[in-house]
Parts: sequence; C-alpha cells; structure tokens
Amino acid sequence: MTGLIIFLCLFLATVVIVQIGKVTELSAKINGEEKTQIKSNKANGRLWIIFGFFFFLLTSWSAFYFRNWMLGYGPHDSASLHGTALDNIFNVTLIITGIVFVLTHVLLFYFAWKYSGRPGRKVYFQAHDTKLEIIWTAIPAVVMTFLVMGGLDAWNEVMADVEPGEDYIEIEATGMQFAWMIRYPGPDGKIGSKYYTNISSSNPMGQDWTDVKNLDDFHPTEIVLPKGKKVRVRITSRDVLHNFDLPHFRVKMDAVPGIPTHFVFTPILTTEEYKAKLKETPEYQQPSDKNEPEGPKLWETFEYELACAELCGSGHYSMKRIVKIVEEDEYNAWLAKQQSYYESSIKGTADDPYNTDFSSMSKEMQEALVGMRKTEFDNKAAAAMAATAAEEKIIRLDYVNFVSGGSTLDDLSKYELGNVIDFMKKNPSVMLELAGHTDSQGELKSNMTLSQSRAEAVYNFLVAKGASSVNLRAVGYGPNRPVDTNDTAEGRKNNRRTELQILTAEVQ
Ligand SMILES: [Cu+2]
Repeated sequence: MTGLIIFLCLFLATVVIVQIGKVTELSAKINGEEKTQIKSNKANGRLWIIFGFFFFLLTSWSAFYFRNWMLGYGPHDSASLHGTALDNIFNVTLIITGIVFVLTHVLLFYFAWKYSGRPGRKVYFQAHDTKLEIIWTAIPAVVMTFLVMGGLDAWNEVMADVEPGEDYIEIEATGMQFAWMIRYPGPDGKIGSKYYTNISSSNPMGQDWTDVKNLDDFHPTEIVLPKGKKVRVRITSRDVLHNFDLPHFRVKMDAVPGIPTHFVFTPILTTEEYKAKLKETPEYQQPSDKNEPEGPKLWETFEYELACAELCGSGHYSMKRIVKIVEEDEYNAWLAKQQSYYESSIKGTADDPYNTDFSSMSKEMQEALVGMRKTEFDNKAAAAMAATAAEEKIIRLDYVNFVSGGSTLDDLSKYELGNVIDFMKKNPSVMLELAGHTDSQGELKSNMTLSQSRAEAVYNFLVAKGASSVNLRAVGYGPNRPVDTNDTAEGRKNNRRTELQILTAEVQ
C-alpha cells in the first residue's frame, strides 16, 4: 500500500513538472523569449538568496538544538584521558574548515543573485592570474600543514603503547559474527596464548589449555574497569573485520582476523560520574522508555557501551556490550567474584588435556594446578571450620584417588593430603574423622571393607608424614551415606569419595 502511494505521488509530481514546463514554453511564446528569460533569471537569483538564508539558519539551529546529544560537547566531554586531545583536533579542524565553508557559501549565494543574467551583461573572461594562484595554493597549504602536524601530534599521543614496567591492566576483545568476546587475565595478570585451530564450541577463543597462563583467564559478560588506571586492550577477530568502538572514551580500532591490534586508554570518569553530568542536562530528564512516562529517566539508565563500528554483517547492530567504570575497590570486589573459564567449563571435561594424565604436564603446569588445588582446599577448610552444623563441617577430598578396586593411593593424592597435613598443623586441637565412602555396586560386605581400608590408607599416609594420630580416626561407611543417586555412572562417581569430617566432640 505504502509503495503504491509513493509511486502515485512520484507520478503526479512528474505530471506537474511536465505541465509547468509546457506552460512556461507557452508563455514564452506569447511574451517573447528574451523577456521570459530575464524574469526567470531574476527569480532564480532571489531563490538562491532565500535558500542560502534558510540553509544557514537551519544548519545552525539544528547544531544548537542537538548540542547536548553530540559527543565532544557539554555532558559528552571525553571520559578518557587521551579523548580530550582528539576532541581538540576535531574542534580546531571544524572551526577552520567551518570558517572557509561559511565564507565561500555566503559568496556563492550572493554572487548568484548579484550577477544573475541581464541584457547587455557579459561574463568577465580571465585566462590566468599568477597572484591569485599563489594565494589560493599557499593559504590552504599552510593551514593544512598546521592541521596535519597537530593531527600527527595527537595521533602519537593517542596511539602510544604501554612502556615496559608500566602499571596497566590488559584485557582482550575478540570480535565474531555477532558478538564481542571479552577475556581478562585473572590473578596472574597475564593473558594465556590461543590458537585458531583450538576453537570449538566449548573453547570459543581457541585458548591453549596446556599454557598455565590460561588457567585463570575469565570471560565476563560485561567489561568492568577501574577509574584512573591505564587499560591496554588486545583486539582480534575470529571471522571478518570488526571494529572495537568505545565512543564515550574515543577508542576505536579495527579488529582484523590474523592481525592483532591494540588500544591503550585511561578511563577518567566512572559510570556514576558520567550519569551525574547527564542529570544536569534537560535532554536526559525524559523517560528512558517513552511508553512508561513514570519510569527511570534517560540519565538513570545510561551505560557506557562497546559497539562494533564496522558493518560486519546482518547482525552487526547486536554487537553491544555494557562497559562499567567503577572505583578501584569495587573493581577488586568484582574481580574476586569471577571464576576462570578453565575452572567453570573445561576442568574435568573431555577438553581438559590433564583430565586423566597429570604426569604428562609440564612442571610449570603441575605447579600451577597444585597451587590452585591448595587454594580450593584452604577455602573449603575455612568454610567447614566456620560452619556450625555437622553436615557442613565436612571437607571433601576431591583429589584423593585410589588405584582402581584397591586401597593404594595414587600419585597425585599426596598433594591433597599435604594440604590436609598443613591444615592439621595449623589447627592442632581439631579432631578429625577420615571417612571412606563407596557406591552401592557389588556386595555390601566387600564395600564396607574397601571403604574402611581406603580410609585407613589415608590415615596411615597422614601419620607417616607427621600428622598427629591422636586427632585422627578412620571410618569406612561403605555405600551407607550416599550424596547422589547410585543409578547413574556420574552419581556413583560422586558417591565414591573420601571426606574429612571436623568433629565437634572428642574422638572416642
Ligand atoms: Cu562486527
């Protein structure tokens, strides 16, 4: 329907124009060609002046009317340290070219009116004027030189990489159709290596799990950064060209498959501080959702955002990520809550190269894993110590394992049991029960014996390594205390376990 109406409008407009042409032709015949020509010249000259007037009026008015929405003005001053330099270059260029633009256009419209065709007026013919040539070559050349020099200066300042030994946060952004994937380095401050052939549905960035630096890297859904700290963003792409764009920080850099790029910037305004500036602006007092006039206002719902500034495909518009700038302590609290991608999604799965074989790991990797397991144990122990209910005073020894079917501890168990010894030395008065549990497969009697001998194996190991035997007892519970179903392989695996129960009463 709309298409038909547009077509009819265009058709009628064409008919009108053709008819006007015919009428003009006819009147020219009646009044004589020359008279009509003079009249038309005059009318056109006047129209130029009117058009020029409204053109300037509306351009200036719209610039003024929308000023508070534009980046680089009022509430939208740059939220990063380097952004001011870019805004200044932009403004200087705009002012200089703006003056030239206004002057040339005023003259253009004025001359069109002043020198419109008249009987007896002849065009002034000028073949060459050296002086003029020099003037209109030299002035733009000098102005351009200054603009380019200023631009290069700002470019060098904005594009400067971090110095060796400098304090900064490094994060990584990987573009893909159609999302930004963000990676933080984790507590070690180092982003792990990755390679495109490793990319799979469970490893979206292609991280190399044999690289220790990858073990603590995490993938947050939003970018959180502290105010006043230098940030270096590594920028890459998985498929096509994307562009890492943080408009409020004047950060913009292509994400190119195969060619890593980077950008360094320092946020200087927290999200809250930026909101406070918007709050002072009448434009941001409108409701954020027009259908909900009483709902939150525009300034209240403001968030910094990461966009893709490269037209990268049909879902391009959806490449948005929220960016939050917070105070340092809030940032640290957020960091502490993040779980590494390896821990949450890789560890113990088929993708974990060390799922079964610890011995093939590099020394560095082994140490990293042992360190992580120690932290895990210490956290569990602290929680069990703080708990009051008996069922919460249990530390599950996840890394104590036995050679299949028997009660011989495997090689790796010594690390976890080392943690237990450290714990006992730190808490010499705590009474502990070593509890062995099995699943319900097989005969009850043999399960009872197996769990008892496994608990004793752990007991003997601990005592041999210097743990106090007075504080310890070993009990085999067989299948009697399941924590999961015995109907599935996974449930049975969960039921086969060794636990450390912190006893509140004395050991009998
Ligand atoms: Cu994109």
